Order: sequence, then structure tokens, then C-alpha cells
Amino acid sequence: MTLEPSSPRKIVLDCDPGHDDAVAMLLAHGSPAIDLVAVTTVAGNQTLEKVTRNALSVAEVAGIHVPIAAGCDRPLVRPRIVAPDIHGDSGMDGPVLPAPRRAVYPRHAVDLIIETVLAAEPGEITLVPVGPLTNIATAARKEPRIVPRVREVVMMGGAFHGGNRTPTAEFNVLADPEAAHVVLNEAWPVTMVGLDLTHQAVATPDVRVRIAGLGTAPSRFVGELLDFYGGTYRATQDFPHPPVHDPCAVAYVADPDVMTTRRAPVDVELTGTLTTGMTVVDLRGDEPAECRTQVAVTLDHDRFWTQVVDALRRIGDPG
Ligand SMILES: [Ca+2]
Repeated sequence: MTLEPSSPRKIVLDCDPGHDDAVAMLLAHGSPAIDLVAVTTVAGNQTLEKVTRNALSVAEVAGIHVPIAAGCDRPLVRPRIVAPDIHGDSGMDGPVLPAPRRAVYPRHAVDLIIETVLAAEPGEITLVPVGPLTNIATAARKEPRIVPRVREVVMMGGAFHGGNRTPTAEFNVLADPEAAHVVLNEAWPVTMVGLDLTHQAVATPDVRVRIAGLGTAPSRFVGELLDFYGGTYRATQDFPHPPVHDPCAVAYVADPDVMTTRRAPVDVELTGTLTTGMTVVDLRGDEPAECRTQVAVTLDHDRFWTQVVDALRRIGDPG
């Protein structure tokens, strides 16, 4: 099947909300270039129970009605790590989180991912994981027929130049490096939107003004998220304005020209004494002509935030 260039891209957003995950959900919901078909959750920034409730709260704020399914509650091999230093005790501290009026989807996220991919045309579904890769890896292992049917995997995670949770490892990959190994080594195309790119997606004061100027409930919600998240990033990461990682992966699907990418082999360190969870990206020599994996390099900051602001404008005030 050939998709028209103007067809919105169908995505499954696999997330662990998470302040930046919430913005990714809002961008996916509000972007005219994206058809958000399902949201799946995974333990990461907080426990599965907390991040799933947070996803339901974001859906409440923005009027998102697609299935939201809970997935794996721990990594494949390692003990669970969470990130209250960045995201607070709830996983999404800051705004008042509205009580969800709807229930979580009554099936496991891994099964929803598999069913969604198998029910769609080959090449129709893009998987956008923006948390630890446990659900995606488990889906690929449980039902290998999804792998050739997925259009591509666009993941927020990893880095080719330094980590955040350790000197060399980014949180999502460090949290479940074995799952990252599975995802990076399956036969599907993978775009790694890592810290090298997402650290450019800072919510600068002019961005905050643009979002606040919308004057809607979802825009105020984002403002309150960024107030808290900006505070923890100032306190713990030495960022004057916080980098908003996860929507970068969604933005790439909506508009690949929002960033530059480079084809390069990518794998993940599983047995390092100092470097476990490091994504190892081979940037030596010329860009390989044939390579399944690519990494995001340079962000068009204004184009990115214009996407986010426009999406929030389209969402409006769902009431
Ligand atoms: Ca996330």
C-alpha cells in the first residue's frame, strides 16, 4: 500500500508520563500530520501504576479518546529504576492532575501493540517509544510478524555523545538496556532521537510565552508541567531551561525536516563496568549508504516549538 504524502502518519505512542511524555501525547493528538491510534504505558519515570494514571490524566486534559493500555511493570532483566528527582513522586508533579473519567484499556499494552500492527496495512504503523523499550522488545519477541509490518521505530532514547543518568547512558536505555538491544537489533528501521538532539529542544522563555499566550486549559497544564520540570532540571542537571525530550520523536514523524539525521550503526552496551546502557554509535568515516539505523543530530528549534504550539492551538479547550 502506498500512503499519500498528505496522509497523517499512524503512530502508537509508548510512554512513561513523565512531563515531556505529556507534551509528546499532546503533540501527537494535536498534530494534523499524526494519527494517534493508541497510547501504551511502561514503567520508567515512575511505576507503571503512576505513569498509567498520568497518561489517563493527560487524556482527560486534552480530550484524547484513543485506547490507553498499561504494559510492562518492570525491565526485562534489571531492577526497576525511576526518576523522582526529575519528575517528582507522582511522575508528573506540578499541575493538579485531573481524575480520569475513563478506564485503562482492558488488555496488556504488548497485545494492543501487536493487534494494532497486525490489523493495519504493512508499513502503516510507526512505533514511537519514548520510555524504556520493554513493551516494544516484548512485542517483537512475542509476535515477530510485527517487525516487517512496522513502518519504522522512532525512539527517544540513547545518545552518541554522553548520557544523563550516568556519564555515558541516557535514562530510557539505561532503565532497560536488554530491551533496547532487542529493539536496535530487529530488522525494522530505527531512528534514535537521543540526548544529542533533545538537549536542543529547550523550553526557552519565548517558547513559554507562546504557549501561555494560547490561554487554554491544556496550554496552562503544559505551563505548569514546565514550571516543575524546569525547576528540577535547574536543580539537578544545570539546565537554565529544560530540554523537552519526548515530543522530539513525535515531531520527527510529523515533519522529518524538523531535524537532521545521519545513518549510522547503533548498538547498546550490556556488560560495561562503567558504561552499561551506553548507546554505541559508529560515526566513523562516511555515512553508510545502507543502514537500518539512524541518529538525530540537529534540531530546528523554532520549527519544533511551532509544531507544539500549533498542536496545542488545534486541541483548543476540549472542556
Ligand atoms: Ca519518557
